[in-house]
Amino acid sequence: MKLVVIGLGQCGGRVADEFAKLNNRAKSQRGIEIITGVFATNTDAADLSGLTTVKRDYQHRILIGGRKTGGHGVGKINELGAEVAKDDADKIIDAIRTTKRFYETDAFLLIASAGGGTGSGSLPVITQHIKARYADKPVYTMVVLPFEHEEQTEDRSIYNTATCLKSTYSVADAVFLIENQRYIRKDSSLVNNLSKINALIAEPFYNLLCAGEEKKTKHIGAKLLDAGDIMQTLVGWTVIGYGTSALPLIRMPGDRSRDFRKKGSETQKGIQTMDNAISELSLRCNPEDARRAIYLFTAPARDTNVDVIKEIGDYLRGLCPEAIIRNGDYPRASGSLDVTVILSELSDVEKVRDYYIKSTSLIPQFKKRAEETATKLKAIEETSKDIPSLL
Ligand SMILES: Nc1nc2c(ncn2[C@@H]2O[C@H](COP(=O)(O)OP(=O)(O)OP(=O)(O)O)[C@@H](O)[C@H]2O)c(=O)[nH]1
Ligand SMILES: [Mg+2]
Repeated sequence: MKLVVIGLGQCGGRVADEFAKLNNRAKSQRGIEIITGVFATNTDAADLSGLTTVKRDYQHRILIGGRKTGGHGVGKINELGAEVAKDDADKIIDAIRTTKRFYETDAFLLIASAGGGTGSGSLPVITQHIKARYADKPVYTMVVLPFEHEEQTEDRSIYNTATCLKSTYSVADAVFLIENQRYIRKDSSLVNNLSKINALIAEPFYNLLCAGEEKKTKHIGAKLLDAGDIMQTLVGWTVIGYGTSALPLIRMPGDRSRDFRKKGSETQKGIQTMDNAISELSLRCNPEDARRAIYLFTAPARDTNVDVIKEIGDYLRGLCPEAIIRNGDYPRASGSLDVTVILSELSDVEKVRDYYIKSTSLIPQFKKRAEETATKLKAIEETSKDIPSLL
């Protein structure tokens, strides 16, 4: 599957940069392309120059906002982010049009954080513009949710998240939910290592996008997972997970996996890897709420047998009884067994509901604060009424 990837704001731009790296890796390691163009847009010029892999020219690193923001961001005011995105949407569409071999693109992926200003505000706006301009291609979005400490200390990050989620969900074909906090659960050093988190966010897409682009027969599985399968799966609220298990490097001579005990242990390993993928989902959710799901099993050809694929499919079926489940296998020698899983069309997401509820109760508080500020300012002005003005 081939994507056009567009990162919006600081977080979006950096995660898009990781996708550009994935594409370079696919080209050098596998001789295939999974991305036709990567763009980063921001109101902040410094953030754009900090990227490493997105092409450096102004049509790939797109500065929006002009005089309204002066190249310095929108300081978490996502209404302003939305406004400048409306003003400059054509700039982004024009840039997309420069993509060489654009016609090969299967879908768009737009990425932003929800808690900031530029990305949060521009994500729904640009999604809507691209959908209107390219009616035949699905537009998927990826929304990165704030860390817990940000939610606890900044009401605005919750409000921004709620407005971004509501607006994006109403226009995008699917919304990948990514919880920043999940990535530091196991390794707290990651809190200061956003670039490591960004790499972990992009990684599950590597095999998933590569599988359908393989040209060599030996890398084409018994059941090829291609763009069509993925596009049939992605609808509404969506999460992605990735699990991996190392395989023994040395095999005994004559070992042809005929031994039923060995076969049993391969199946066991497959299920364990699927279980890892489910535990590592990008957002905590209830798999029972998924109405669609897809999994890709990647392993060296000799470690792939239909039983393993069937067993892990049965295992997933047990977790998501109401989902239409699609699947594929991808023979790639890598010394490991990998499972990528997507749960989509989630009928309920507790975390999203929480943002909506908290944010609704914040609105009267914000209003009250604004009124108090206005009253205080008026009082100062009042006391200055007998002072002569210099203007
Ligand atoms: N995973 C990840 N999260 C990030 C990164 N940079 C910022 N964030 C998160 O994104 C939110 C802040 O949004 P930014 O993307 O910095 O904001 P912006 O879109 O540039 O908007 P303004 O700076 O307000 O104009 C916070 O929740 C951060 O924790 C990043 O590189 N990776
Ligand atoms: Mg910024």
